[in-house]
Amino acid sequence: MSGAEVALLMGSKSDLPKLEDTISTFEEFGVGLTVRIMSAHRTPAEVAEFAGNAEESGYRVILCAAGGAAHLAGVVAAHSTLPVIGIPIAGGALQGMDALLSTVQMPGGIPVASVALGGGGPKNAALFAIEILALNDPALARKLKEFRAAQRARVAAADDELQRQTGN
Ligand code: RP5
Repeated sequence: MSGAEVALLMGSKSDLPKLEDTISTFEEFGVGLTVRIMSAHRTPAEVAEFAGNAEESGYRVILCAAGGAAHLAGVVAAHSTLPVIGIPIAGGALQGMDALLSTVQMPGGIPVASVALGGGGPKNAALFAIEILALNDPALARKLKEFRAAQRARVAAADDELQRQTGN
């Protein structure tokens, strides 16, 4: 058992560079993370085993990043009642539209939450998982509020600078 409360699964090593913001956000908040490569198509038995044992292994949230015909999040969700957050990965002939729709269009009964394709999606997946953990962790809830306050201050500072530059 790793002791981590969050697992980040990705379908291929080629997804890893797109998940830097996800991983660094968990580091920033001091949240333990297991990072694994496994594929709904190429290693289906490993995925079923991991997802089937995830709750007993101590995980509270599972993040699944995949591109193309992205089934990883759906398959993990099929094997676990833990919350699953899908991260559609941009790329390929359809630039990730296939991954987005595969992730977001789950049939009723097996929910998968989806973050945005590219942009802030990978970071938001981590923040959303942290918000789930913070429901039962006051210290983490405080860190989230500090994060928001720092973000607000950065926007306000950028606006102040813009006003100075434009002479307003
Ligand atoms: C998906 O297929 C992976 O998540 C990846 O985004 C995509 C392409 O994989 P590779 O062919 O680069 O291994 O399963």
